Amino acid sequence: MNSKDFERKLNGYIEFIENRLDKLLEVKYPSEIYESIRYSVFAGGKRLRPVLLLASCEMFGGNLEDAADFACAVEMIHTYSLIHDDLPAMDNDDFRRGKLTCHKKFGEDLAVLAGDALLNKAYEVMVHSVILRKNAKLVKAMEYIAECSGMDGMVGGQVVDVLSEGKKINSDTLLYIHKNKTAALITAPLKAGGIIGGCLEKEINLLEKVGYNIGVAFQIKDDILDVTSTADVLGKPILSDEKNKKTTYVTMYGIEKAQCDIESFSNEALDIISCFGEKSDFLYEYIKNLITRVK
Ligand code: GRG
Repeated sequence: MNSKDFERKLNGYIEFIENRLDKLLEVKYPSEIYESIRYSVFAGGKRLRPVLLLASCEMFGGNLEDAADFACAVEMIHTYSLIHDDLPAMDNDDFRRGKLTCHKKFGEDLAVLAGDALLNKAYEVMVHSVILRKNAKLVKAMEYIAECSGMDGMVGGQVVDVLSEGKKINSDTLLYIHKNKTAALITAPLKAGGIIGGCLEKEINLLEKVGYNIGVAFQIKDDILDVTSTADVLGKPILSDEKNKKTTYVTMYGIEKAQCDIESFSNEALDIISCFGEKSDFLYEYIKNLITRVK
């Protein structure tokens, strides 16, 4: 796929997601909660997870309308996790996506509620979609998303992450954190998109491996950017891992090995995705771009 076609496809997905999110999060009473949610949802995120969901669905011949609400739900869950992660009780960050964090702008009370509301809204829109389309595959997609977001996924990873602050951890624990805190919510949209698009059980296993490898590579890159980038480029403070006394891939292995391992994890993901042939062209390019991302 040439770079022009790739950009066109990516921008098409992003526009599709933004329009849908805009409708799903239309301001109602009490407007304050909608405003705090919209502030964070439309703060300029990359839309990585919903793009993965739509692209995975299309790779198996599914249609975007069936996947749309699930893509938005994953972005809502991701945004709730960022809002809660930034709270003083967790990372205590003032900036995210180049803007004040939700609690700095609206207060801690509203920020807790904004995260809660987004999580609930995610399940509401998925359930509506299931009822409307009466399709058992959509229930399975919801199960993947629920599992990957909860205690056996992102929340579990976050728990071990916060409990490990200031402690010396081993490589298994670090990998557990990366696999669950970050990779789980990257695996979920690939699997959910795949099942909605009509993939087979054995293909779900391949998508899971792709998600794991992209997710770990993505987190190692995040660890590197935290020490090599600038707050202006990232839209959030740098050296936040040091501030929170966190062991990262960089502090454990050094920057050179970290860079090398990004390549190995990404190459593994690329090898697996290319098994799907020509229809995986977009995802192949997208994964390649994640290796070189600057924010
Ligand atoms: C509060 C349950 C709970 C979980 C929080 C998301 C998270 C878990 C913590 C945020 C800190 C962090 C470094 C998470 C790893 C995943 C990650 C790199 C998130 C940022 O995702 P991007 O880069 O963000 O896709 P944008 O802003 O582009 O959407």
